[in-house]
Amino acid sequence: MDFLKSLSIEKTNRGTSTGGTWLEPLSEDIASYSPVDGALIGTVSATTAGQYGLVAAQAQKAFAEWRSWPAPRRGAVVRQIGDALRRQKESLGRLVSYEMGKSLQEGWGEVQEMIDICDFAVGLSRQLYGLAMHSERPGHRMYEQYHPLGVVGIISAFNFPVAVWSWNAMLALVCGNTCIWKPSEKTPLCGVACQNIISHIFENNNVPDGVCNLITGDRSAGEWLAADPRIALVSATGSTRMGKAVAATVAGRLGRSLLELGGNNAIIISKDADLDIALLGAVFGAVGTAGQRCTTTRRLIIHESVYEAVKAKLKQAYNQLKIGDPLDPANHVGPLIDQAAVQSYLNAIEKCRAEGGRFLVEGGVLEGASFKSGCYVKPCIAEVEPLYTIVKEETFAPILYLLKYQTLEEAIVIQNGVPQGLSSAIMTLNLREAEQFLSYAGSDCGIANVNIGTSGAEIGGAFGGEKETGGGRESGSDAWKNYMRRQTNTINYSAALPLAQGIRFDL
Ligand code: UN1
Repeated sequence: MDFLKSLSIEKTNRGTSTGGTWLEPLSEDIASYSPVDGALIGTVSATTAGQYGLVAAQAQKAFAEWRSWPAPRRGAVVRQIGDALRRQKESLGRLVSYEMGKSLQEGWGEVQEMIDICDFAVGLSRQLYGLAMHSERPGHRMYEQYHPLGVVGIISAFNFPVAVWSWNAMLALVCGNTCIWKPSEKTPLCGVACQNIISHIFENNNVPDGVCNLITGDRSAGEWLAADPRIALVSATGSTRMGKAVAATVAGRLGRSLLELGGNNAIIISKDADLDIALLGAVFGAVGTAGQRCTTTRRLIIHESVYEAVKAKLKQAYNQLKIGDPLDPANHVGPLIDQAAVQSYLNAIEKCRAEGGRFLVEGGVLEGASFKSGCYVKPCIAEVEPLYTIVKEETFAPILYLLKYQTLEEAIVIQNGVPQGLSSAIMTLNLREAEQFLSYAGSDCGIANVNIGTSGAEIGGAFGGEKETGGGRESGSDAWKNYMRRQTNTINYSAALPLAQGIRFDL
C-alpha cells in the first residue's frame, strides 16, 4: 500500500500533535479498520486529558504570535498547504477511500475540495474587509474591523474525513486563529495524514508550534473542546444529537459554536423536469458515498403525472449499480462505515416496512468473499407517505423514499415537513416553478438548487442549513466572519466631544 507510505502512515501512529511535535503515546490505541476489506489499517494512540491540556495551552500560546503575522503572510502558508495537497491528491484520496469507504472518484473529489478551499482562503487573506460608516457627529469617523478569535476547535465526522476540517481550518488560519482538530474516531488516520502534510509546510515556514493541533479520541475528546473556555469557537459537524450536546455545553460558557448537522434532503421532480437530468441527479444524490453525506438525497417528491415514468427509470438505474470495492473504478457504491451503520440501515428498512412502505427496489446486506467486511449494502427505494416517522429521520445509508404530489405548494409543504433543513432541489424547466421554490415561501433549507441534485456543493458558497441542521455556515461566501470577532471603532478628530443622539452633557 504505497499511499500509506507516501502519507507517512505507519502500523502504529501517534494521535496527538501540536504541529511541530507529536506527543508520546500515553493511552490505549484506536484501531482503524477499513470498511472496504475489514483489514486493520493501523492504530492511533488516543489523546489523554492531560495531553489535551498541554495542546490547548500550546494553541493559546501560538495564537499570540500567529495573529501578529500579516494575513497575506498567513495566506502564503495556506497556499503551500494547497500545493502540498495537489502533490498528495492521489495518495490522500486513496486513504480517504480506503479508511472511509467512498469511491475513489469521491475520495479524490474530497481532496480537490480541500485544494479549492485553500485557494479561496489565500484570496481571502487579502480581503478580510470591514465596512466604513458615516458618523452622525461632525469630525468623527466610524468603521468596523475584524480580529482573530483565538483557538478554534474543530470536531469533524467520518463521512468527509478531511475536507470539512480544511473548510474550517484554512479559513480559521488566514483569519489568524489557531486550531485544534478532533477527527472522527472512525477515520483517525486521515487526521494523522493531514497533520503530516501540514507539519512539513509549517516547519519550512517557521510557523509557531501549536498553530494547527490534532487530538484523537471518542466523544469525550469533543467534550473537552466544548467545555473549555480557552476554545473561542467550536465548529462541529455530525449528528443532530451530537450537535445539541455540543451547543448546550458551549452555550453554557457563552462560547461560540458553528454547527453543521443532519440533513433530510429532498428533490422535487416536477411535471416539467428534464427526466434524464433528474434521474442522474437523484441517483448520484441517493447512492453517492453510500448515502452517507449530510447532503444525500433521501426523498424524491415526484409529480403524479411523471411518477410512474420516474419509478421505471429509477428501477432500471438501480439495477445497473455496481456495488463493491470503492477503489475499483468500475464500482459506483462502496461499503457503509461499519457494522453499526449496517444495523441502522436494516432497522430503518424494517421500520419503513412496518409503517406501510412498499419497496420498489429491495435492500439487503451483501455476502461473499468480495464483501467480507460485512459493510456492503444494497441501495434501496421505498414508496412511502409523508407522515411516516421514518421519513422524517436521517438514516445515514442509501435508502431513498418516494413521495407523490399534485401541486407545487403541496410538494413544498412535504419538502419542508421534516425537522432538518440542509439541502433541497427542484428539477424543472418551468421558470415560475423554479422561482416559487426559491422564494421566501419555498424551500426552508440552507441550500436550494434548481436542476442540480442536493449533494456536491461547491466550496464558494456558504454551506450549512436551518432547523435541526444547526444554522451554521461554513466554507465560502462570508462564512469567514464566523472565525473573527467584529469591532466597531468610532474616532473623534474634532476639537469637541458631541454626544450621539444629540444628548447634552455640559460641565
Ligand atoms: C457533508 O456531508 O458533511 O455538498 C459535507 C456536498 C459536499 C460536502 C458534504 N461538498 O455534498
